Amino acid sequence: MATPLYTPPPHEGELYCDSLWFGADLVTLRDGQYNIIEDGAIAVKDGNILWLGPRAQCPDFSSAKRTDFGGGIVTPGLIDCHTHLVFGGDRSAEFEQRLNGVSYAEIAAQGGGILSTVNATRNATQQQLFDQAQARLHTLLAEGVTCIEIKSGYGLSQESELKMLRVIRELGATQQVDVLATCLAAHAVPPEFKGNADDYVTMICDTLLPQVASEGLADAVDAFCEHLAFSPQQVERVFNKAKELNLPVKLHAEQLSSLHGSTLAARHHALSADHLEFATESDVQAMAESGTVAVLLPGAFYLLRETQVPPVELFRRYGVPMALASDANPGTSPALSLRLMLNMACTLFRMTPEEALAGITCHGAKALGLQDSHGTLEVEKVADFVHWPVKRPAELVYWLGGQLPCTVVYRGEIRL
Ligand code: DI6
Ligand code: FE
Repeated sequence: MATPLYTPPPHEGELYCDSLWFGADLVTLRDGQYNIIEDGAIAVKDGNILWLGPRAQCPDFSSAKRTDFGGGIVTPGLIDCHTHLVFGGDRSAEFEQRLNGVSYAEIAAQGGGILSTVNATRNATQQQLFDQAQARLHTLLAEGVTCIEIKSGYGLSQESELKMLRVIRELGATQQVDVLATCLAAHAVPPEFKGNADDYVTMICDTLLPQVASEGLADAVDAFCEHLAFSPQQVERVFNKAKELNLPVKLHAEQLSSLHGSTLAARHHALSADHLEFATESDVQAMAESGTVAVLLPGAFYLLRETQVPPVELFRRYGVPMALASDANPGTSPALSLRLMLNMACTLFRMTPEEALAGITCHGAKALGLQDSHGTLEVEKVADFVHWPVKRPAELVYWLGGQLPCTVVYRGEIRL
């Protein structure tokens, strides 16, 4: 075991922090707005933010490891609050089919789509799934992600869903990033239950979810509410079970049609409802009343060549926080860049750069129930932040593709 380094106690009246970071503008994203502190400083202690403010007002901290960024901006660590990063195989052949005119629904009806990834995932070992997901995760981390949610949902059997969730937990235990696991067993009806979705839902509720909860393998429960997946009634059974097991819920809702899944999600105080292209004013109102976050996923919108844009103006009017995520998955959003999602959200959904950035920080945290500890630069929150050598935050949204070099600080330490 490593011997802890001796830290001299501070002199009387002196303040002590582990590290002090300065020389950049702090884009705090407090309250979901830029809220910039020009020429700021951040003091970190025990992995949390102890103090932040204008450098000129910084108390005289002793024993600090000092880092001068020498310009640029600092944002909170980026949060990708909706991904399906663990899966076997890929679906580039299907991508090509779709470009030749076959629709997503047709491919799903032929047993392709999600089910082809289910086969590949079932046939992969836990180690193979881990290795493939780790490579994809590293791509996201390189551009500043410090917290990510990953869903199961390509196993669709007791054994394979547990295998996926264990891979997600293993990623969290081995990588320098916060990983939240969501059980999405109700993603598609597996071949064994074809034509019998109700019985599959019974299996999820009676067998799978109790085991997932008893092993602590999930932080939330999700479902896909859609004609080609599960009805609101079936989703409700899953939500009731999740509640019994003390697991928060979220929902894929209103992606391809309007079933008012988002209203159902709001009624169950869901953390978030996700996709929402077809959400109506009454859905938005219900979400506003329950504090449910709208997670918008421009990657899937883009890849499916959707034309129905999520009701951004209604979310604004009713004060529903909008989060953004990659939805990284092999079928509808093979996206490994949150910054690209920022750009797409602005160009395709007409969000502002400020809203987009809040979507992958402040509101992304809320979509995961982490708003008290993550998502903004504020005292007592985790010291996860990213330094970018740019002049203004809009630049993170503006560049299309390529890489912006950045320095990622995770729990107060530079992540290599
Ligand atoms: N909506 C999506 O866009 C993904 N899942 C979902 O519920 C698609 C997943 C896939 O096609 O593999
Ligand atoms: Fe998804």
